Amino acid sequence: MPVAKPESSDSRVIAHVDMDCFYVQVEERKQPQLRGLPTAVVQYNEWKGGALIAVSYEARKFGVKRSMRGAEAKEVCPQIQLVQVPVARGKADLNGYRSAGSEVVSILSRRGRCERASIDEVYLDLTDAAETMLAENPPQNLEKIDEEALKSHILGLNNEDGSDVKENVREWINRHNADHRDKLLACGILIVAELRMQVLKETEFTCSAGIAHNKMLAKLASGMNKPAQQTVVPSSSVNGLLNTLPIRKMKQLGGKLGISLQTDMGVNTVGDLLQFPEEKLQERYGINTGTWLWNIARGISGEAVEGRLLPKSHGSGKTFPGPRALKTVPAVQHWLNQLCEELSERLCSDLDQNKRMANTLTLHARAYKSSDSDSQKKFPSKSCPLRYGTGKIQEDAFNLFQAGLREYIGFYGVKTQGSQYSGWGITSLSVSASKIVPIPSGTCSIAKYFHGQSTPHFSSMQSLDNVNAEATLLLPPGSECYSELNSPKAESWIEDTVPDLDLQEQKDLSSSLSKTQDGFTQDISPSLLSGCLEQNQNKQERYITKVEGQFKSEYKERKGKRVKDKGTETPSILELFKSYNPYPFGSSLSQELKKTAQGTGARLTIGHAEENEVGKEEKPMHGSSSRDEGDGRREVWSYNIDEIDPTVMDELPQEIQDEIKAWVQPHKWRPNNNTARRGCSNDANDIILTSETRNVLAFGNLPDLDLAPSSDQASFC
Ligand code: TTP
Repeated sequence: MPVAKPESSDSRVIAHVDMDCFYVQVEERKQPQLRGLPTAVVQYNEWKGGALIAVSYEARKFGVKRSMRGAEAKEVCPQIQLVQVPVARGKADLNGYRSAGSEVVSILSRRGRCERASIDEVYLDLTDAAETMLAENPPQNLEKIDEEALKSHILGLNNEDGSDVKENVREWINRHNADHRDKLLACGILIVAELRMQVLKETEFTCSAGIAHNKMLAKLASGMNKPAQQTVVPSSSVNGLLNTLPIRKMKQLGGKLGISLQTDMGVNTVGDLLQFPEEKLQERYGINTGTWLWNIARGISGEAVEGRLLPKSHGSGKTFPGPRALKTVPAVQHWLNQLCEELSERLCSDLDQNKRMANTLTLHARAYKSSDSDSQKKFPSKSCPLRYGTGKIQEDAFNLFQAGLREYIGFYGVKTQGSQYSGWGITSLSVSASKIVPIPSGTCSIAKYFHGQSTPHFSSMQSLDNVNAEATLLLPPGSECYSELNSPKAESWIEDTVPDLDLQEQKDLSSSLSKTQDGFTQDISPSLLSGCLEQNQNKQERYITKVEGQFKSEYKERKGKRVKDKGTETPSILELFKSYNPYPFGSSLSQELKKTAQGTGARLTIGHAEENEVGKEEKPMHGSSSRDEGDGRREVWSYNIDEIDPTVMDELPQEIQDEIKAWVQPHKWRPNNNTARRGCSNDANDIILTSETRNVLAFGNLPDLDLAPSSDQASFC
C-alpha cells in the first residue's frame, strides 16, 4: 500500500527525464541509415515477425503500435524497418540498451541528485542548481533564452489563438513578479533544456522531460509532449492537471487500490478524490494510505529523489507462452541455467565496476496446472541468500524452483513426475538479485585477503544441521552463514518472497511478464550495467586466483614496508588492540589485553563456535577452516593476527570498527569466566568476530547488520 511521505519542501525543482522510443534510438545510432525512417525493434522471435517492443515516432504516424507483431506492422506500414533485438543464450540481450542508458545517466547526473528509475528513465533533483542560478544569474535578467527552453510546454500558460507561443514562454521565464516557486521552475526549464541538449550532443539520443515541484507531477508531465520536448507544471496548474486525470493512470493506482477507489468510492479521476475528507480516506484505507490519497489529490508528494545511479536489483527473465510453456523439470532447469548465467555475469560486472554485491537471490515463476480447480493459485516466489559463482547461482535457483514447485503442485507431484509431463506448465521464469550493497570502501582488499586464505563461503556446500533429508534437498547449499544467525530450520532458508524490488520495479516485472506475447525476454529491473568481466564460472575462478595472486604480492610488499616504516604505518588490528586501553585509569586488564594481543600466537578467529566445541575447531594455520558436518559444530576460520593486512582496521566500515572496539570495552570483559560461551573462544588469545562481521570480511559486503550489542555477540575473550 502506498504510504504518505511528508513533503520535504514545496519549493523543490524535480525533473523526470524519459528517453524517446529508446531501443529504436539505440538501434538507429548503430545503423544511422535508419534515422528518419519508420522503424521498430522486435524481439528475436520470428513468429509473425516477432512482437514489437519499441516503435519510432515516424512509425507511430502510420498507426504502428507496440502491441503489434512485425507482420501486422508491415500491413499498416509496408516500409517499416524491423530491427531484431540482440540475442544471447536464446533470449534477448539488453546489455547494449543498459549501457546506452548509463551514458545518459552520467550526463544527467551532472547538475543534481539523480535517480535511475528504469532502463530509460531518470529523476533529477535540481533544487540546488536552480537556487544557485536564481541567486547568481536569475532568468528575469536573461536577454537570450535558449531555443530549446522556449519550446517548453508550460501547463496553464494561456496560449490564445494566434499568440506567439515561444514569446509567451519567454515572458513566463522572464517574469519579475513571479513567486519564488515559479522562479525556481523557470530555472529548472533552462537547466533541463541544457541537459537534454547535452544528452543529444554526446549520445545522439533525444529525450523528453517533465519539470515540477515533486516526482509525481514531473513523471505525469514528462509523457505529455513527446518526443524531444519538455513540459512544466507550475503549482497553479496542478488542480487543472489532476482534475480530469483517470485515477488508474496515477502511479500505484493501476492495481487493486485503483479498482477499489473506482468501485467502492466512485472515484474515476484524481479530482474526484478531492470530495473526501482525509479522515474518510483513512477510515477506508488506513492512516498512511488515506493520507497519501488525500495528498495526491492535491498534487502533494514528499517522495525524495534518491541519489542512485545504479540499479537496486538485477534480473533476468523469459516468458514461455502458449505452446512454449515448460512442462518438465529438465526443461526448466535448462532455462534457469541460462538466466542464472546472465545474472551471474551482471553481478560480476557490478562487483568489478561498482564494487557492489547482492545478498538475495529470488526466483519468480508463473505457472498453470492443466487440471486444476484451484487455478488461482500462484507459483510462489522464493528467495535465499545469494552465493557468487554461476554454478552456485544455478544450483540455488534450481533448488528454489523445486521448493516453489513442491508448494505449487504438492510434494508427491514433484517426486513422481521426473522428466515426464505431469500436468503443469511454466509460462515465465525469472531470477533476480537484490539487496545490493556497496562493499565498504577499501574492504575489497580484505575480501581478497580472506579469499586468498580460505574460500569456504565461495565454494563450500555444506548441509545444515538438524535438517531432514527432504528439506536438505531443497536447501540452497552453502547457506551456513545465515543459519548461524537464524533458526537452523531448513525451510527458513527459502523464503516466500515479495522480492526486494521497489513498487515500480515490481510493477515493471509484472507488466513485462504480462505484456509480452511470446518468448520475449524482459529485463525485470532497471538494470544499467553492461559488459561482463567473467563469462562463466571458470573465468570467475581464474579471476579470483588472479586477485589472490595480486593480493599476495601486494601483501608481501606492504608487510615489508610495514617492517621498514614501523611506527608510521596505519595501525593494524593488532596495533589497535595493542594500543586500545579499555581501562584508561591503569587497570591491569589493559596490560593483560596488551599481553594477549602481543603474543605471536594471538589469532583472529573469524567464526562462530558452539559452546562446547570451541577450541577444538581452531586450526593454528591461517586460512584454515574446519567443520564437522555430523556433530553440529560450526565452522571456524583462524588467522594469525600478525598476518592481518595492516590496513584492515581502517578499511573496515565505521560500524564494524565500532563493534570491534565495543568488544574490548570493560563491560564485555569477563576475566573470570573460564567457561566457553557461544560465540566465544576459550582460548584467551582469540578474538572472535561475529558472523555478521565475518560476512563483511569474507564477502566484503555489508549484510543487514544488527550491531546492537547483544549477549550473542562475540566479545574479546
Ligand atoms: P518506454 O519508455 O515505455 O517506451 P519507449 O521509450 O520505447 O517510447 P516512448 O517514447 O513512448 O517512451 O520503454 C523504454 C524501452 O523499454 C523501450 O524502448 C523498449 C523497452 N520495453 C520493452 O522491452 N518491453 C515493454 O513492454 C516496454 C513497455 C518497453
